[in-house]
Amino acid sequence: MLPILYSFRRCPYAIRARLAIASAQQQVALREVVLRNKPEAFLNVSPSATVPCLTTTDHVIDESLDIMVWALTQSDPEALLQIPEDGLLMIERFDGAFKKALDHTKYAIRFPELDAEDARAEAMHILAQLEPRLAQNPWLFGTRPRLTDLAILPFVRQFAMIDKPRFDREALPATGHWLDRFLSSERFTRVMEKHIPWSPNSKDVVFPAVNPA
Ligand SMILES: N[C@@H](CCC(=O)N[C@@H](CS)C(=O)NCC(=O)O)C(=O)O
Repeated sequence: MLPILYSFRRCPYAIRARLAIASAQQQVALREVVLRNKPEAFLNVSPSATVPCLTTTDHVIDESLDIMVWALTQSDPEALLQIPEDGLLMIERFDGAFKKALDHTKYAIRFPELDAEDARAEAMHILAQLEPRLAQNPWLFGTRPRLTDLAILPFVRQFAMIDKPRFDREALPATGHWLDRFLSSERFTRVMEKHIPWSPNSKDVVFPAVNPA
């Protein structure tokens, strides 16, 4: 039986889990969840009721980063796990301070006590710290993406999409190219394929597909 991945197409945490699973070529049965109508089967297994959530015959992995590491520990043909310690610290910064600033910008209406422009400036400031690296190399640690790129980019995408023309005007050039390179990559296109929401009667969606078009 394949492991089951509860996922939501646009969720940045779920996107990064799918990116790692696709790179590892570790097949799962993908169940697309509608967050405002979470299926019973998902709620029964997921301790946090958040996506992504991966279940195997003997365990449940409820954190996207843990799902990435689980997949890549089975098989890592692109050596995504080969990152320096710095790479983990960067992920922490983006999961923490950057995601907070992103939410305060994107969902400004929920935070009337905060200034959305300050939050945006904070996110841009954190992002700008990547520029020196990206000015040297197309990806954070060289000529190929690694775990750090794939863990961070879905959040940079979410931030940029709040107002892409403005992002394109204001982002530092190498950082903008890094995001655009990711958005136009085949790997991103493949993990963003649409699936109809899962229900107990659905047929399994095998991800990644056996023979991608
Ligand atoms: N720490 C979790 C966070 C996952 C998360 O917050 N996912 C959001 C969707 S992007 C979610 O499922 N929210 C629950 C909801 O909206 O009800 C992880 O890394 O997997």
